[in-house]
Amino acid sequence: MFKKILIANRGEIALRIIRTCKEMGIKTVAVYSTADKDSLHVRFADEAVCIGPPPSKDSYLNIPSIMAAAEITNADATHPGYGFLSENSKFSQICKEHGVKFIGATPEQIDQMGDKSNAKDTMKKAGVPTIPGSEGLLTDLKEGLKTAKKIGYPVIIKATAGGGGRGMRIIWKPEDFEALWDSARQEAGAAFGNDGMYLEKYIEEPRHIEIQIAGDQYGKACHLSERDCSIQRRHQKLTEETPSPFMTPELREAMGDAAIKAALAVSYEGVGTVEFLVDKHRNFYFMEMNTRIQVEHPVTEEVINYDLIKEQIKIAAGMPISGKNYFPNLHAIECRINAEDPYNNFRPSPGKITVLHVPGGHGVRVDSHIYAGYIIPANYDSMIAKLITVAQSREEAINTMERALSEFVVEGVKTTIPFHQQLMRNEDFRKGNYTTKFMESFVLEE
Ligand code: MV4
Repeated sequence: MFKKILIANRGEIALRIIRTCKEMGIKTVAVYSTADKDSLHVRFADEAVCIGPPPSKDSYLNIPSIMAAAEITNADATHPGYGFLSENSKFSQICKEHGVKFIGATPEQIDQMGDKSNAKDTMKKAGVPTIPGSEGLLTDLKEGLKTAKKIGYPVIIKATAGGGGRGMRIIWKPEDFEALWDSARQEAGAAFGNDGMYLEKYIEEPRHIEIQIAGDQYGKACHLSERDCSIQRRHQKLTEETPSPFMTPELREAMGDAAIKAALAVSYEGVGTVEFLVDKHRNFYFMEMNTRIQVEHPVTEEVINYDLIKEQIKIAAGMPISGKNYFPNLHAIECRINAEDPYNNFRPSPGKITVLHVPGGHGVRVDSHIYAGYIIPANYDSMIAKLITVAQSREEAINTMERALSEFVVEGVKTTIPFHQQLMRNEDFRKGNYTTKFMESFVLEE
């Protein structure tokens, strides 16, 4: 087992990882930017190293600084959390070259899954359902038009280096193709330095359902059920739950099998997520594979009573997984609490937290790095807490969430708590009747 893990991240996920390390008897090293010198991850870790000024590119994305911190503290592994360097193949590679175990995917797997067209190809070959569309990348406009005509409008063109919605365009009719093709390519080229595009049939009102998987170094893989992440705004998830209200036992079995196939196709080692789009007929299609721990992992942990960070560390240390699949019978929901003003287009609201009361009680979990007096820096993501509830049924989990939200007091900054309170009361949400389009028609009341 590792003796010392350097956590190459900040905020709640850094704390989350430190907590598990403590329970496992593993020493921890925090790294921090000057903006985070008063952060809890710095205080909770056994050691802390300043790695640079506030901008992420100079600190949490600064590979030489982080490697130097690992070297001087003698860390034998790094945990990247989510975001930042978690899916950076260069960082995974450099860790390997320096004899520091990267707790995540290999550089090859990161590159293979990071190129979306290539990932789709790999999955198609492995027998995982994919959305009908172009064979690999489109060479030019003419081929795009031809392919779109063949599969029928509406179609969607996607940047192969994309993800998170950037460099993506929906095309409803051939007359619009050229302009959207040009603008998507330009956007992708500028954002990723790669303007490769592929095309798919556009699925109109899909659900985003992802399967948590785990694989070990011995060729074994299993799934840990699904999470429904359809409630999103501008590709930012707002709330997630498991099980999906749209799920059936048959669909879970089929999607679980497909996710395991996906994991085995790339000899996946660690915990990961296979994202699917599910249409109204319950056809499901591979969308992306995430080779990291995800923000929403706690809902899965709560329903299967299983520490996914511990599992990541054990797998990275060469321990085998049991290989058994999980079909939970509890229900968990997560609300992401952001320092944003939901009444003002979710505008970020950084600053000092003057008053704080954190909810608790039966079925309530709060993963957060905030405290009274904490100053939320403007440099990073605005998520300040994850509020998770777990209960025997969906209705009870929602009721517990409403109760916990009503106890949550954060003063000094605006938060998304009022949004979540209204969401929990929303009739369609209560019925489990929602798709990725939900937020387009959701109206927040004053
Ligand atoms: C799609 C789609 C409909 N049809 N692909 C959005 C982010 C990227 N990962 C893929 N995305 C989508 N791909 C086809 N063929 C709709 C989306 C999409 C979406 C997907 C999941 C969650 C929220 C979304 C919001 C808008 C569009």
